[in-house]
Amino acid sequence: MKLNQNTIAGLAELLETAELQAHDVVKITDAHPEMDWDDAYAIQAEILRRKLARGNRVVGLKCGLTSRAKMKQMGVDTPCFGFLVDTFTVADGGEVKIKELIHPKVEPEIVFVLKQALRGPGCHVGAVLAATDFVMPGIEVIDSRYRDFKFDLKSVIADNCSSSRYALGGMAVPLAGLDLRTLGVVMEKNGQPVAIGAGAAVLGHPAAAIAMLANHLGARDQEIPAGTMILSGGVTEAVAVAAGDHVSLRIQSLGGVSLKFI
Ligand code: OOG
Ligand code: MG
Repeated sequence: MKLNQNTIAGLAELLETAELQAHDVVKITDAHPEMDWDDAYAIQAEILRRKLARGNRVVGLKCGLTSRAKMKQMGVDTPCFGFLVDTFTVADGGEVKIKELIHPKVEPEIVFVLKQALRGPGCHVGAVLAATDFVMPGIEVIDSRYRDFKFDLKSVIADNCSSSRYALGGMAVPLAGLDLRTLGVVMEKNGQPVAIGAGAAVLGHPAAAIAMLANHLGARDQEIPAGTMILSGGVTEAVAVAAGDHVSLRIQSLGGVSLKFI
């Protein structure tokens, strides 16, 4: 760690206030180029602590920057991990208020719900598949707090990986007989397809993203608890949305989910 606790608390306050008041900030590594990975995750943990103290509940975890398309779009080469709280949740078909956000984008995601805990190191795709209760389609709304959506990996980790809203589709599909690598993914905005892909775009297999998360937490002596819902990461590039947009996602064999932006 390179930053002291005061600086970490101050940066967490800066980023969380930007989230809650929907205004952007310059990326924090500009003023703190010395910060390291542990500092970045410590800032994220401090944002979580602030939310829990306010009565928010953790409802899931997320993997981000797990597809080549996302890494290329954002100019980074390593996945990141974050948390989801209840205030991020939007019902399938529900409305997202654009004025509560800065510059939102949507992503198509394959979502896992676990029946068993996962603990790294050494977690692999097979262990994830064995521990998965079911998968669902999900739309994630990301909203970087950084100006023009431009950041480096440490800045985005501190910013809880741009988390802001998400919606899950209503179907819970067990994995037996499903090959998540070849599931087709089509996301439409206002009736036009804007993002098309397949599950394998996420690290060759979306379960590999969940295994990475378990190994990341294992290195910190933590696990993914049984019952956890986890977004495995955008399959395609993220797509900007504005008031009036309607976004709908269909994933082969998993059904669909949609959101309106008002
Ligand atoms: C970081 C979050 C990325 C994903 O699914 O790749 C993410 C960002 O691109 O702002 O949620
Ligand atoms: Mg995402």
